[in-house]
Amino acid sequence: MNSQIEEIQKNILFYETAKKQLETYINTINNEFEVLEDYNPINHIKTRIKTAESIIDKLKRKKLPISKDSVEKLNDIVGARIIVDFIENIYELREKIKQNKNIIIINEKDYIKNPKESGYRGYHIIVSIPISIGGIIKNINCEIQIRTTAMDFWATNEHKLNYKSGNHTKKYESKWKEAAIKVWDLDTAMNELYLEEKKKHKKEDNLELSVLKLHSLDKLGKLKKLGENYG
Ligand code: 0O2
Repeated sequence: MNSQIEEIQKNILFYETAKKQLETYINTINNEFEVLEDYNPINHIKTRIKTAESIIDKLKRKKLPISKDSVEKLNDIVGARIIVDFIENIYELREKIKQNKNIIIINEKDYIKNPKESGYRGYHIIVSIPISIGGIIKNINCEIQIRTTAMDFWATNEHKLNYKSGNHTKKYESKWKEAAIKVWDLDTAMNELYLEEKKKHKKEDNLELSVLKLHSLDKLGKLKKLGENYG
């Protein structure tokens, strides 16, 4: 077991560097929202590198041999979790990620429209980041998970008490599913309020724009008149 962990740790520099790169990309997107948009939906961001023990657990769960090759097949050794306010924000953030030319998207999984059997919801994007160290380039796949605060509330609690316990009974599975439905109801109700507010703001912005246009037309008219007087 120790030599397997050592082997994984040799690659840690690639993963550490990919994590820093991923953090830079996500912070840029956060700044874009902060500076260029009226509203920043990002509540908080967490990044992590999977521990060697957790990597081995995952390989066992996936029934893969514990080897360097299998480890390299995992897409989530480097991961970022971005928590946003409303469901709509998840798709707004996905668009921003797609617009960022530094980010190469490999795969997307919409566990919001298609939740997992457990009730888990979230949007997962696998991105590839080329990392060059010691003359070797490796494309490191990283997983970005986007969740609302409500989805995260369910997932972190379920992760602690159920997901990894290996102690799943039908009774508890259905209780977690019921809880996931309640969380989803709350999320959709909040999302409707967000969408209404967004529509209202758009109308107000359009109105403001028309007033501004009228104002400039008025100014233009006055300037023209001045010009005629001088002419
Ligand atoms: P941890 O400890 O959170 O890192 P793939 O080969 O990509 O198809 P994979 O990697 O299993 O298979 O991808 P999947 O299922 O799309 O996403 C896995 C990750 O999503 C998990 O990572 C969890 O973080 C989260 N997740 C998926 N299902 C559940 C669930 O039922 N409950 C909770 N709480 N989280 C879930 P890890 O590595 O399994 O665990």
